Amino acid sequence: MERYWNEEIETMSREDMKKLQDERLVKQVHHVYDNVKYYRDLMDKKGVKPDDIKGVEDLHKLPFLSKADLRDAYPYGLLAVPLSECVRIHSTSGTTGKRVVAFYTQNDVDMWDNCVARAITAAGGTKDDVCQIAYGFGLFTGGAGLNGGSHKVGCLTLPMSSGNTERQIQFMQDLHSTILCCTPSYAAYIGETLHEMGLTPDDIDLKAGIFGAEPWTEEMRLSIEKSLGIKAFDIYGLTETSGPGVAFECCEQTGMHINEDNFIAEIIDPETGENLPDGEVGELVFTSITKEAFPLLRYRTRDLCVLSHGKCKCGRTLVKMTKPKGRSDDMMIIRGVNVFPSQIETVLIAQGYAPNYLIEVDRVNNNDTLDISVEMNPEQFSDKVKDMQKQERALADAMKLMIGINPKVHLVSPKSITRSEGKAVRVIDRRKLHD
Ligand code: DLL
Repeated sequence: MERYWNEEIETMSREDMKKLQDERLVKQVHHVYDNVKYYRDLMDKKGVKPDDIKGVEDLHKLPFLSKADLRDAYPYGLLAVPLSECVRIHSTSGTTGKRVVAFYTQNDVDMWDNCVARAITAAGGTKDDVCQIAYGFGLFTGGAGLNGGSHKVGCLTLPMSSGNTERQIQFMQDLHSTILCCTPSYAAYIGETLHEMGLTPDDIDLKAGIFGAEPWTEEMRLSIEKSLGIKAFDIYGLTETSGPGVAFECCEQTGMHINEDNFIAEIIDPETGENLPDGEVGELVFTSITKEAFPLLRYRTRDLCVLSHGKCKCGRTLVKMTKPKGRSDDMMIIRGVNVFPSQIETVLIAQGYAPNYLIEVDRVNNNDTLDISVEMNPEQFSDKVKDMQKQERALADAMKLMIGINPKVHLVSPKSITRSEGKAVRVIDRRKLHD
């Protein structure tokens, strides 16, 4: 039997959901216009007044906000309440330029915790579970977000943070953790370490994992499920809108349900900004309709995905988004061809390799080069050079079929690629460094 954290909202009729969104949007636009000069100026420039927005159908009249706006307005320019009303700050994990900081009132934190509680409940979590949180704690929203949701559900919460992998496994065994929350790349690393310690999934009590914060493929899901003996659930979110829990997977695992009572989702053509219908790939745009401190309207996430309405078999009516392929700016254009790291991951795992790889792109004599280092399992290793070359060629051929261009594949020895305890860095694009 499917369980919900908030059945009324999660299974609400589309008609009632639209009414709720309309009311909240109208109120939110006034709140932002009255309190955020930066956005008021953008609206004035576009000739839109708060009274022009009567419901979701008018959303397209509002201006977009982008990461550049957030940087421009850093740190307080988009704050919509007095600082004295704020209780928390988080920040994005970006490494270039100014970081983005987001503010929360106590109501914002409660809303966020409830969104994550829905995700934990959809993954089968109850107050009888022991929830091990191995996302980083700190300015990153992963640790705090899952911690808050786990408390709401009433799970026994282990705020481990990331790292110290053997100790994670020790606690997992001793305290009988049943749910693991971390990035998918860290889950893969934990699975690998478990086996290296001579243990199997039978030696731990985990039943589910809630993994997100970075793109991961279906192949990666299967590989983690096998190594840890669990069902792996996806969770999505971003600091700008709160953190994890903007969308979550249910047991059907046919996309992530968006918490639409708090976030209105649109898909737009990233070039023209026009709205796209269900089923078409485009950039995801969010409008926060309940946030008080940092309420972004029409925020362009740069994440590419597809939306689908229609009732899910789990009973939820909340719109679903597909796994984002990656950010539009993660997409590499190599020799004129669009390539996503996730395509490379799919091929690797399908060919029996572990998801430990590094993609390096460069430009030599005006030609793009693509080098993919792939770690072998000990059983794939051969001391015959000819055998290794054959394996490399076979992998390069399979890649070419998937991405349309020929990469140079380098099989490297087991353990030579650095493991990730948070968001994995899989691509080094040296072309950008040269510019
Ligand atoms: O990564 C929030 C989060 C923490 C989500 C823990 C899930 C679990 P940021 O650091 O601001 O916030 O990064 C947000 O990460 O725009 C996506 O590009 C990517 N991302 C997040 N979740 C997923 C996912 C957190 N499930 C950015 N699949 C987003 C693919 C994801 N990409």
